[in-house]
Amino acid sequence: MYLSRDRQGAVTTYERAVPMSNLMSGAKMLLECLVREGVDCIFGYPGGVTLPLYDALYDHPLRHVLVRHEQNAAFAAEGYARATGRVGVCCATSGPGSTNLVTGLVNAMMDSIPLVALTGQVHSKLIGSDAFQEADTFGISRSCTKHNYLVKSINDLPGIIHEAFYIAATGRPGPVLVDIPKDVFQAQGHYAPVSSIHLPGYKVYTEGHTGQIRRAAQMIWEAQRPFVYAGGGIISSGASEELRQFVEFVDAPTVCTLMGLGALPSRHPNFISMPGMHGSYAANMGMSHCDLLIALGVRFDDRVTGRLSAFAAHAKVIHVDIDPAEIGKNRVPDLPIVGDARRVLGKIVKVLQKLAPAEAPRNAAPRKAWWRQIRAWQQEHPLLPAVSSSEIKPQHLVTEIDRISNGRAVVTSDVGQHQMWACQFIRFDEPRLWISSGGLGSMGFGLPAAVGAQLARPDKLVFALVGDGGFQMSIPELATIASQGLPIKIVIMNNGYLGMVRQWQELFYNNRLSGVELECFPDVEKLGAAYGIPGRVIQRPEELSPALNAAVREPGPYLLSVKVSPFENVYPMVPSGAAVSEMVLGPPQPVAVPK
Ligand SMILES: Cc1ncc(C[n+]2csc(CCOP(=O)(O)OP(=O)(O)O)c2C)c(N)n1
Repeated sequence: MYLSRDRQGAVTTYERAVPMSNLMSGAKMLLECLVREGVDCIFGYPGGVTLPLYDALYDHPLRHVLVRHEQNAAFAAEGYARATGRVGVCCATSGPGSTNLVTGLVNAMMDSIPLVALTGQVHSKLIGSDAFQEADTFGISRSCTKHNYLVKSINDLPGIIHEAFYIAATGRPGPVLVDIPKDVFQAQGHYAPVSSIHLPGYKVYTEGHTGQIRRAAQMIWEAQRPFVYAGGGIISSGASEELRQFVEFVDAPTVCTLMGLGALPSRHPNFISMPGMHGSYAANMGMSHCDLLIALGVRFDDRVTGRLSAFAAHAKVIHVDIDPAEIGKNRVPDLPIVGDARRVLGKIVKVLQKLAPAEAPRNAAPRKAWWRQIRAWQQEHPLLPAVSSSEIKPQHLVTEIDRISNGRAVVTSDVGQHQMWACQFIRFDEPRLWISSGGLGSMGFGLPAAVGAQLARPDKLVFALVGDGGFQMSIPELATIASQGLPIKIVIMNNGYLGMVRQWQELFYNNRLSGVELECFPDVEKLGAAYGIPGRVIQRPEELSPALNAAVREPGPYLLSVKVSPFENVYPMVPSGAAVSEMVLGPPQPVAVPK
């Protein structure tokens, strides 16, 4: 093995390769590299220039999962990576195969997902000649990858592949693309052992500056209204345990972003909810009124901050992030710490403990009052799911998934209203259970991501919660699910509309519904039957719980379409351009902001 991993599966060091040198084709060499990186499964779709690779795969033990669209190869690899913390691998042929990967690459870039994308390229001699299925994959992927390569010689192949894995997995994780011309796959060469990686321009700072860490601990003790804003960086760095210890020691109210859900168990007493556009009243009021915002592995995304100038306006900010480019990008922190969240949090707790005897009593009373205020906000406007006896409310559907999951199932989602309700009402006791397209917000993510997650975690119950819009973007993957025998429970929240867009048209465009009605939706019983997957439609509230139980009892995949109230809106909602404290709590009046 080349990489050593910590207990969360994150790569920590790069180890010496087992020396080996024998003659083989580029295609076989690539597979050798993948095996040595610990890859057990790749998601792909073949084509002309990758024929040598697929020939090498023919009698190779590495599992290749044939998806039905290259975008879904990337999404499935991302689902695999998100569920495990390991690098996901996808592959595609040149031209349309590689251009179909682009959405997946951007998604991985936005959500910091470790991904290695392997693409075939036309013969080196033909590059630049507008050859059949030639696309400038290197140029196209430049802006949507952490790094990318065009392999020019078989001699460079092993070094590049091992570098690609190293870059994808270390620091802030992300996608790395390796474009391999057909002649490189076909060439014969000696596998040169790679004993170390030297990338002079690539530095990863994990430890955090000792002085800054000391200063952070001081600021934390000085705060009267501390508030923790934790994100996907906690999950990437495997810092959940350190976050729990930190939050308990400081006794700070804590929100987890969409990317960070599960970083702190949802049932933890300090966990408030997700913040931001569809966050809870207490989460957004807490962010708005704290005097110290401790931002951990987050990027001050506009969906969280609302109007930036009004965000946490009275707070000092400590920002911990492994990516120096995130520091001050949106909000200039009072104290930046560049480092790995796990390492930095562990160190901050140690300094806090040392200072505790002298510092802890100082703000004990205001901190109690702060908690009283947080609890009052929670009681004033709790997040409560709507339920009706005449129709299935979408919130009712997600709470039923929550009941079955009980904090332990993997839930993937698409993008839209169902995604936001899932964030509000489905609890996650651990990291890596909630897998959703955050930064890019890409519909069509949920189903292929579930493919990757279920392959990575065969022990887990996996729900793919999708909208009726997003589902129709990923229907081809039913074939992958059926052929791989993956027991994914596909739950379609069927409201007959592109719900989230319809909600915005209702609220901000005078209810002039334009291009959002999904007039035609397939009969899922027949659709499922066409793939050999049991399918059912339900629409009465009393059917919901038994139907979900039956889906889970089914040993294989299940397709359940749940007809929900079509005109339900997601609240609270921070209108675009508003401050997060200016939430609309529900039909129809805005809420006065307490001083
Ligand atoms: C690929 C892509 N195209 C368009 C959008 C814009 N968009 C965001 S939410 C949404 C509606 C999604 O509808 P549906 O899948 O039915 O989910 P719902 O909102 O009803 O839960 C759309 C079109 C998107 N996020 N992704």
